[in-house]
Amino acid sequence: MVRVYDLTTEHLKNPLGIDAVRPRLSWKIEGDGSGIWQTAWQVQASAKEDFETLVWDSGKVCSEQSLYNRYGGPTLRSGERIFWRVKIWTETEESSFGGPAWFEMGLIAESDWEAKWIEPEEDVDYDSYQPAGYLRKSFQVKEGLVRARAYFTAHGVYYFYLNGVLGSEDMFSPGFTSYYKRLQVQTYDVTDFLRPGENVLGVVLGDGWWRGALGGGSLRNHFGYKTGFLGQLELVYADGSREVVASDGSFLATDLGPLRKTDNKGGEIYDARMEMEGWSSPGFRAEGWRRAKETDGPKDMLIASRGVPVRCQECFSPKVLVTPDGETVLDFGQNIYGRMEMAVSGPAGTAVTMLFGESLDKHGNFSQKNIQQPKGMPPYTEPYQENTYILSGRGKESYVPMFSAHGFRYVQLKGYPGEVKPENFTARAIHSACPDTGDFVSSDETLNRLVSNCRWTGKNNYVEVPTDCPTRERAGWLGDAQVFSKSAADFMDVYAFMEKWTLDIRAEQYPNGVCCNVAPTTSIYHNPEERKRKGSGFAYYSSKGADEAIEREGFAGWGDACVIIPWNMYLCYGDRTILENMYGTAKAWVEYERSCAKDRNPYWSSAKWYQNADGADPDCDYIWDTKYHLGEWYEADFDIDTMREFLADQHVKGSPWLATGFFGYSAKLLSRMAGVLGYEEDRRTYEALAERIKAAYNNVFVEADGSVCGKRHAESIRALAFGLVREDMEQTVADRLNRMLIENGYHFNSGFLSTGFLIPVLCKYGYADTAFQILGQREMPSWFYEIDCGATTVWEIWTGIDEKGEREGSQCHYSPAAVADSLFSVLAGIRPMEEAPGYKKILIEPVTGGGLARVEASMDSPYGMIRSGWERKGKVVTYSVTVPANAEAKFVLPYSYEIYGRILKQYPDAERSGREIRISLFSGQHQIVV
Ligand code: RAM
Repeated sequence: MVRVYDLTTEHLKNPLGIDAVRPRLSWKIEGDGSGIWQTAWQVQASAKEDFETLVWDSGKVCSEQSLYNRYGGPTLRSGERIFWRVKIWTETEESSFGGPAWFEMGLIAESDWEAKWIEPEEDVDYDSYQPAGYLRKSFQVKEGLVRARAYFTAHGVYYFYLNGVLGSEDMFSPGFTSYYKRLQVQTYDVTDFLRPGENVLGVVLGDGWWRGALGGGSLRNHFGYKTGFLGQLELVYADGSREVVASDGSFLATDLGPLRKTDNKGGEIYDARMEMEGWSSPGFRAEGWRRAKETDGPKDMLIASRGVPVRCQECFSPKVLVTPDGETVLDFGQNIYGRMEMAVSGPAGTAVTMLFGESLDKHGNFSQKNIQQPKGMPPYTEPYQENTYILSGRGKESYVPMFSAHGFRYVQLKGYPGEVKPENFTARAIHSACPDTGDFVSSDETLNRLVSNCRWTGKNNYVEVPTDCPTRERAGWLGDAQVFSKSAADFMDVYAFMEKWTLDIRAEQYPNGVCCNVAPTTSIYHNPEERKRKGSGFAYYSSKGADEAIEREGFAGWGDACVIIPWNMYLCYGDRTILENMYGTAKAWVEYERSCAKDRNPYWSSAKWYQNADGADPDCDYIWDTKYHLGEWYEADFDIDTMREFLADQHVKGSPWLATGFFGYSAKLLSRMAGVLGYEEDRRTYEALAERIKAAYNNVFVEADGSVCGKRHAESIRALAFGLVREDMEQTVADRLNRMLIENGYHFNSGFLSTGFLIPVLCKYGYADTAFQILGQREMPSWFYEIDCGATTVWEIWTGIDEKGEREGSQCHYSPAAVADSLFSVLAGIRPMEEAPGYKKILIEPVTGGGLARVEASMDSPYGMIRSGWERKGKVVTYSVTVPANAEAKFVLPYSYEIYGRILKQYPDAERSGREIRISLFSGQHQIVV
């Protein structure tokens, strides 16, 4: 029997508080047997779960599309909840209604807001850490309350309590966005928290991204100096009457609570002696509290929460270590981003300090060195990744950090009274709650560990925005994010997360098309006063001041994220909304690249591409040889001195091959975006541009012997992965890359931007053996080397351990973890197809080898579960494939006469196409034995 399940609205399950005017409705389908296709659907929507009266009935719509069908009911109003259910037809069956699901609108008009911005603080010292601000409002609720909603947002991050009870498990709300342009509002159903009579709302505000330390330079006060709150409670009674409790100057405020410091990166200080028993409950005498300051802060940037909430998730228990230096260290066995909860008892005033780190030094002592500032910058002088709990002395106490989370596996404990017992400590991973969707297991335990390391590196860095690392910078670096985006989508459902974040890339684009390297930027750009006080916020890149530094935004490979990520998300989820949102941004970026390519760089005046510079349409107009770039970044054989040298003259030389490569790739993807969106003229324009860049690229960078700009592996990998090499030269370039790798003892020297493409490129051109050698490589640089060194996440720098034997660089950076996609999309061979994205049409082209006996990948795609795996027994390989309903797969194996013969016996429709054998598979389970 055919059945619909997993109903979502705007990619989310029953979202509360959205502002989409025509929300996207999606469902999955399952049934018995093979070849299930939706031929029609019908959605009914109602204000009540009983569906007795409908607000909308789509009627029977003949369409195969089960994803992102737009709600077509009457205009949605603020606060309106809609229940919806769906049935579908296949060629032979009619399902019953599945669901119901619901969605509820948030406050969608500025005029819905009665609340005023309020601030708990009076004067603040910009240069020191501030205690948390506490807000309290007592209000009356009448008999007959039927519904209560809270609409809250903040400058800083907030938690709220109603009558002493924490109102939500969501963390770090309102999330991280380009606050002056987009500030998210959360909606909560708080009906069950309230009772007739006196009720109290309590709000605590921490520094968060608003004014907390962030980025490589650890600058603070990025958006402002003071925290603030805007919120209203809406109460609806049985008689239809409505009341609003809105933030205003009647809220009481104090900063004399226990949270003395709330910096995300610097850590938290909690003085339990200052707890204010009952402060968010009725009956509390708010002595010494003052009135909150009402401000006329704007509300025109408010949007409904669009991402995925950050939540506490997996738990870990520690082993207790005593290090050679006599330190007490808790080892949680897994590098996570999260918090440590602690039970403790002892005398009042005892301070327990917790230092969080990713590694031990070579002697086995606790160390934070590798997560300090980037090499070459002075180390932090302030406490860093450090929480302090001061005991109240009231017996058994438990400490749960609220506003600080850190990247760590180890915690050094100082001053803990009594015996340190593991059962008194729990580490909890914290990340955006993107549902887990993908898994990969094989017969090789080290490979399985690699999967886990990549997965954890992703989770630890998907916290509101995709970050570079959960320790040193915690910043939304675009380059890292684009490189890992496809792998992230293999592991988790990241569409909503990415749709939200890419809008911040859009919000932060400069008028000339430049995309910031980090979004939201970590350059205190948003706080002009702070910028004046501190000089250039871009100090990280420039010693020469702000103007030159702005020049250094929009690195090739970083800025291109505005094109690459939307495209990857479109391929993986099939939703064109992200393309609609980002098209203008992507186009402006590509036009910026075009203008940079047109600019001439005197340094290169005698280079090949300037040879016909005066002619019509010369190559030099398509070679981007200007501006400052970071190149590949952290190439496997680079040491810090070579890197410094390289960076020193970047502003003179640029990175022509790399920048042109990205320019060409982005132009190509932009033309595809235009094609999907029906912008025919743009499609043609950018296709032609991409072709012209490719021609120039081949003219000047690709040699007859297959070399691409010299000996670096990255250039060949990128050129092949981006389709930049003229077709008749592709194999020659691949052959040479393969030779270089073998001559180098199966060691690659590519870096951040290209290494993720290495395995797919090698396999595509017939070098699976080399690919497996590299994957299984145990010497540095390699993924297995890190695992042999005990890594539980993927490192930023391939060496990871310096010449003195100390850990160096972050141990949790996901650019090198982009290899994960090779496991799903090459070894198991699961790939989305552009002609029907979102895995409606799935390409399954597995690659066997490397001594592996078994591989099994699963991916809960937008259409349902896809599985692909193979098992080798002697000479026989059995491939197993599961295709979800309403989707189909093309299964591809390399042609050989023998194999084709065997396949034809099982699948008489199998086709031979050139060097491939292709089988069409419909929904259901399949086995192919060869
Ligand atoms: C590092 C960041 C990030 C990278 C930039 C260029 O400091 O951690 O990974 O994208 O620099």
